[in-house]
Amino acid sequence: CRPTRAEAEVRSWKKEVKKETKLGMAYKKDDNFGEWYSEVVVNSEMIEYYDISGCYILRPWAMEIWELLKEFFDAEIKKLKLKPYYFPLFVTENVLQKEKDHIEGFAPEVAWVTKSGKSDLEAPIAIRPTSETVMYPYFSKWIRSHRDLPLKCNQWCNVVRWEFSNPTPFIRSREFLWQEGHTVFATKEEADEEVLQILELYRRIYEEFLAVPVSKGRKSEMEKFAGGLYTTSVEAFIPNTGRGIQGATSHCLGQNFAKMFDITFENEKGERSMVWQNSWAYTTRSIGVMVMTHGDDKGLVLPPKVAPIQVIVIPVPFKDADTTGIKGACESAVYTLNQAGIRADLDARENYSPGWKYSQWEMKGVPLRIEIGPKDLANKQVRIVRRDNGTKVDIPSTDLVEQVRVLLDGFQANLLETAKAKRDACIVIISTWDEFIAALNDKKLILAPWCDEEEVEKDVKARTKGELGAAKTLCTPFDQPDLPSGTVCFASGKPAQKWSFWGRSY
Ligand code: 87F
Repeated sequence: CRPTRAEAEVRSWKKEVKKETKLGMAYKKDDNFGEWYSEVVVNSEMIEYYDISGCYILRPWAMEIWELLKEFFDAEIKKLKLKPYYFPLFVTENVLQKEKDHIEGFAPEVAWVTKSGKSDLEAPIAIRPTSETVMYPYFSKWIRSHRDLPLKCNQWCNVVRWEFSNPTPFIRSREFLWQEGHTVFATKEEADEEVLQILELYRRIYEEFLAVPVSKGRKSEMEKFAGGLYTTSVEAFIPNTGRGIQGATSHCLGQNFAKMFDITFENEKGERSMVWQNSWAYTTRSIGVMVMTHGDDKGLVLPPKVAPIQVIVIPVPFKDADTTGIKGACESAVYTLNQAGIRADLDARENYSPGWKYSQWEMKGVPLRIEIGPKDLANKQVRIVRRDNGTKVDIPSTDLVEQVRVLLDGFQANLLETAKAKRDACIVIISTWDEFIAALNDKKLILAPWCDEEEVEKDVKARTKGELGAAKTLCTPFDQPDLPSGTVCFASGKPAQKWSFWGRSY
């Protein structure tokens, strides 16, 4: 016989209770960082694992963050007169090989299409790992005179790099999303200026949006993009693993590609000249860095500026309470916040208990939770709970928008401050090899005086090779401490030229 409604409700409740026990995190951030990270990205519903290693499904909770970052960055580069383009995904072997000196090291990572249906293609076609070789033949065609310059191209797309080292969602995946900017100028001065303008936008993405502290700096000759003149980057640091991680790069390519692809223009004097080029990119890796930085044992913690939902409103109807009144108050709170431009949403699901909802939204990292129960309804107030520190405040409903704004701003600022304090606590300034090794073993971010010789960096790599990977330069920060004359390189004993960040990295 069919269950009565009441019986059915009890059954569904029991089911939920079971689910309730399943919800939550099995791993702790400090105990098993790798497993903790996988659990966070899956349980928060950002990522679903896929049956091809190194490929992941990006669910709305990740894609909405990517869209928010994109919205900011796209508006900023449009102010710099960048134009949107879309170039094909495929590139012929012939064209790809044009860049052969630099492609050599990357060649094992290039993925190829060799068949259509059952028949072999006449020639294999590569899937873009980056688009220099796809774009630059056309830049050569489109640029004739100084009036065609500058040419400023940006595309949002996917790229494929068939990596073999251990894949990690967002951080190292075989297909990822990025923007790639490719710009062409008549003079080196213009190119130099843009490199730094873009780097500053990357800093803002990390610090203002993702609340992740980064250092701006220049890559060593060994670590720069070999095809370019110089590489700048923003570098983040993950205290739990003691690894640096490149956040984004902005390269000045100089005239190397202009020579390879014959990109020249007629200048004002009627002479042929070679162009100057830049290229720059940031990727969905940025989301992974944010997860690693702020997540905790309850799951994800999202900075308000990138949270798809900034405020989740949850009705708390005790039995015999005025359920309709509570629901109405919740709806009205969501409406008021939405009207004020705050991303608020109502969790009105009736088959989940309030406690279960709290855990789920905590896992998803929503910055603020609003609870409205009978007492709140009677007092015309709401209870707001912060995801970062769990503090609770009761505020009058009339002050809702104002108070939520204050809390969200404080939340955003607090995340960056906390992350910066943790990062800074990991920085050690060293002067000798022994100090260097001790700091490395201690998972520190090392700032060391360096002679800036490639041979020495190679040597450091060789001497630190091991299971955890070798140490290398992360960057030479633009913000340089004093370097007293007579300071020597920690690794070679030669006169030091600069302070550089060293460490293991992703
Ligand atoms: C992997 C396979 C083939 C990186 C690769 O950083 C080629 C490459 O050229 C390759 N991995 N690179 C360097 C990319 C340089 C540059 N491209 C435009 C950027 C920013 C965006």
